Amino acid sequence: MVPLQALIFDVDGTLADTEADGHRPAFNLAFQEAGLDWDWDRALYGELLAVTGGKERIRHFLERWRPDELERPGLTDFIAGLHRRKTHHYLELLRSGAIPLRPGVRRLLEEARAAGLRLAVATTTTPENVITLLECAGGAEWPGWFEVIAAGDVVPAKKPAPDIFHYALDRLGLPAAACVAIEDSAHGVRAALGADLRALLVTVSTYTGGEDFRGAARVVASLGEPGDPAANGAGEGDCIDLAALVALHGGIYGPG
Ligand code: XBP
Ligand code: MG
Repeated sequence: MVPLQALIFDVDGTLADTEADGHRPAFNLAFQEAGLDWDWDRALYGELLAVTGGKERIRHFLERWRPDELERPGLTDFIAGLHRRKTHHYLELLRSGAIPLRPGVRRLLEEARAAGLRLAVATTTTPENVITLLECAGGAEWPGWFEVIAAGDVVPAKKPAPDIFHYALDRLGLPAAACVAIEDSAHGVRAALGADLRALLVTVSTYTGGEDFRGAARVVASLGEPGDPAANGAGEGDCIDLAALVALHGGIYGPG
């Protein structure tokens, strides 16, 4: 049996519920600032989440809803410029304290660290977004808790492609069987399973209820907190702690 050595966390929807009140308004602020009349309401944004990556999402929006804009000269640079401003606004939102960690995230990170488990991130979002989220949540030392922060354009194909998980595993120098991955979306599940990360926990987020999580080892509403048995929605009367992750991992990679 391969012992559990590392936890690999997704960011958006998993560490924090960032999409509806973080990324979405940041995109809209960038559009307004550029004099564009594009407005991504909550319902439309839910559809746009079919495509991961902010630049890719803007292009998808144009292809589907504003095809005339595709003729704009220098479109790729235009999208990249909008996205830089979007990142600026998103970082401001993070710094304002508008986007807290999800229940149980701080508790589990502290427990894993105290137990000597290695920590990593595998995400589609821009690296600065991850660093700033971690700094705002836990202070300047928190980003250093993560031995690997695999993020954004470091791989050419974003989730649901498995590339970002392959990259994270490579940097950790570990086989998939030594890790538990924590995700919130069907795209994330496909990406993790594509990298053979079968000890996979899903904490469902605002936009991902009802998605297809087949192949995940366990699906809960959140990591939850002790004494709040409803919080993980699993009906099992307890939160997800390190013992629960060790059991999940052993159930897949143990003697059976
Ligand atoms: C996250 C994303 C990201 C964010 C925006 O997906 O899809 O695109 O919405 O981030 P996951 P950027 O949680 O599966 O990694 O604008 O910085 O790309
Ligand atoms: Mg996610």
